[in-house]
Amino acid sequence: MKTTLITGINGQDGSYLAEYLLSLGYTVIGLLRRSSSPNLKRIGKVIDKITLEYGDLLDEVSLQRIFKKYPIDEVYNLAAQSFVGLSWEQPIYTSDVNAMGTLKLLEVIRTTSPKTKFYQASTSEMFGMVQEVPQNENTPFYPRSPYGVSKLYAHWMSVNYRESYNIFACSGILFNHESPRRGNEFVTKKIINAIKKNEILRLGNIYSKRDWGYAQEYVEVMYKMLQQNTPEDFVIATGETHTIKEFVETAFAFTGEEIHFEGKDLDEKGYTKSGRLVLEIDQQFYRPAEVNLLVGDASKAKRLLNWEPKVKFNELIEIMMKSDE
Ligand code: NAP
Ligand code: G4F
Repeated sequence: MKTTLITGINGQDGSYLAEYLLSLGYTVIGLLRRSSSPNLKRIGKVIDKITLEYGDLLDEVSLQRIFKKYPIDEVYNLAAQSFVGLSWEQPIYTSDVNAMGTLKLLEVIRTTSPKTKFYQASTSEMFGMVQEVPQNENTPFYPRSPYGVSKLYAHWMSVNYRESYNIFACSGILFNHESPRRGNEFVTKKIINAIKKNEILRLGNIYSKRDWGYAQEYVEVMYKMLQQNTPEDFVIATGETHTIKEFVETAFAFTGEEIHFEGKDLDEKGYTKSGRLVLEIDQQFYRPAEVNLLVGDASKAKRLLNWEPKVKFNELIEIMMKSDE
């Protein structure tokens, strides 16, 4: 039976990955940050089947302690300050956690457990101002946020530790993936929450485009990457792209209330025919630099990992609208 360490186990992806690896018979250790008011709702289903260890990516000693305590076969490094918007408010903290935190973990692996396989949660944000469409593993990077830059550092460090020390390190360059467990500040969950609660939606740029997949499916491919004979990096995406505006319209369609941004059903101020204000554009949610278009080409993952996403845009929204989670 294999033992895995998941950093960020209490996050969206960490919780799904823990469930998936448990179903495969893994012993699952989760790295948990101390909080004065812990919220372990996402891992509620598996809390009795996993072992939680307090620690922090910023605290190398806590990582060393865990590696001393358990024989860890695979590490999935999902912990991060993952909110792009906040990364302009806290660029140093974001870099400390995402960039230096990953390096600290790699150093602990190199010095104490070099046979441990390592998965790095890389991101399509590294493509930023995209240099080609669609983006694949060979597309040049051009990050547009402190978050994107911090993740690019971690990405290249993973490549470097693979090439320098023969560490089995794989980066999954995952495009946006959502679920009912998505954090409330991300645009998809914010839209779904507002619609369900009948609240006014206040959004920034509704014309940027994202390639949205389903988180529960995406964590399975993280596992697949670490089962290869040789470590490599993979783009994971649906290959479809949609604007935020389309997301709002499609989600609203589930309420039976038809809205249009242009035309008479929803005027420029956001009023529907019935007069209810549903959407307001709010400058505070615009970013200093935007990633306008992301759409991934996951054909390498299909070819080598036999992986393809099943859930696409409409079904993803349906899952999020119908869930009670
Ligand atoms: P998430 O829900 O924000 O989860 C991040 C987790 O990291 C949280 O559990 C958080 O702990 C933990 N964490 C933050 N700082 C930490 C630190 N210093 N030490 C230890 N743990 C820390 O993110 P996600 O959506 O699951 O994403 C997982 C990973 O994939 C992240 O690295 C993200 O950047 C990356 N990624 C995500 C997407 C996406 O679309 N979801 C796409 C590409 C890449 P708390 O629970 O205590 O807050
Ligand atoms: O939902 P978002 O905050 O996700 P973003 O910035 O694409 O980042 C997510 O995906 C990345 C993968 O590409 C991950 F690496 C990262 O960790 C995270 O999971 O914003 C999506 C788009 C942006 O263009 C943003 O400007 O929605 C736009 N947007 C418009 N109004 C808004 C809002 N985003 C948020 N969060 N809140 C708004 O009110």
